[in-house]
Amino acid sequence: MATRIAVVTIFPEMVMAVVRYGVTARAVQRGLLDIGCWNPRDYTRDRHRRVDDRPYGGGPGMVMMYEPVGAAMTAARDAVVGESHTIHLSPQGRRIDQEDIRRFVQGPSLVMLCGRYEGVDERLLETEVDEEISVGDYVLSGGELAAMVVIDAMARLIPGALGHQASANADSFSNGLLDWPHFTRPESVADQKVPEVLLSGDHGAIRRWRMKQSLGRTWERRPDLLRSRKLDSEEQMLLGEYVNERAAPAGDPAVIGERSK
Ligand code: 9WO
Repeated sequence: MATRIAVVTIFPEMVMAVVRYGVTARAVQRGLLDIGCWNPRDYTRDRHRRVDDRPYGGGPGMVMMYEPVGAAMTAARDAVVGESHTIHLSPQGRRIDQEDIRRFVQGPSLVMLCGRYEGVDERLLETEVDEEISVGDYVLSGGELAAMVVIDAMARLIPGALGHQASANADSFSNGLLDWPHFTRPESVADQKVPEVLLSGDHGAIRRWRMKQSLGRTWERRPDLLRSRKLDSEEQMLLGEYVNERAAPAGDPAVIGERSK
């Protein structure tokens, strides 16, 4: 059954742009992913179709009103037959990672609430939202771009959404390590050469080189990722080699933790 996502937003055209390009577009075309938008403006009852009002307690900006947003959420939930999980995209949410994306893909239909202005009436979050999530520690002007980030990350994990070659790649991305370096023709750009091993045709050596690069770059750039990942004996050996081969001036601040002499 297709992965279903219902987005509650006052800017549906913005969100639907994500399904016009690339992997997400293909997933929708192939019937693997179904995305629909529900606009709170269509659930207003007043002449002016108001979705925002002034904040109690005063201050600048506007707050999204309980009634039209709640009605749009109810319609969204009713449309996605069966169970649903409702998330709100906000800087106050817990920062999500690849594991959360995997959980969303495997879980029930997703209802995404996108706030605008200064945010939505808190009572909606209390009664209508299961989980508040953030895609990074910065403030946007609304939840839509964050929802699009989550949709894009989900689409590439849906079985059949990526080509054969690429799905193997997706596995290596999801193994908790950074990617290895990539090269294509020409072999030489000025004095920059493609690493010899990649031209050798020795598939075992190439696999080990890539794994070593992945481990080494993760160690250098994102040591936090390594701390929460167990290394098997081959991985430990390859990382050890990388660390030993790396020119390491005494007191180099990039060198942290378990560095072998
Ligand atoms: C506006 C604001 C104004 C003055 C002082 C503090 C303030 N916080 C906000 C605010 O958080 N506005 C949000 C805008 C309301 C909800 C939708 N908006 C949003 C979502 N901005 N950034 C996100 C977001 C979502 C997920 N991951 C990262 C950022």
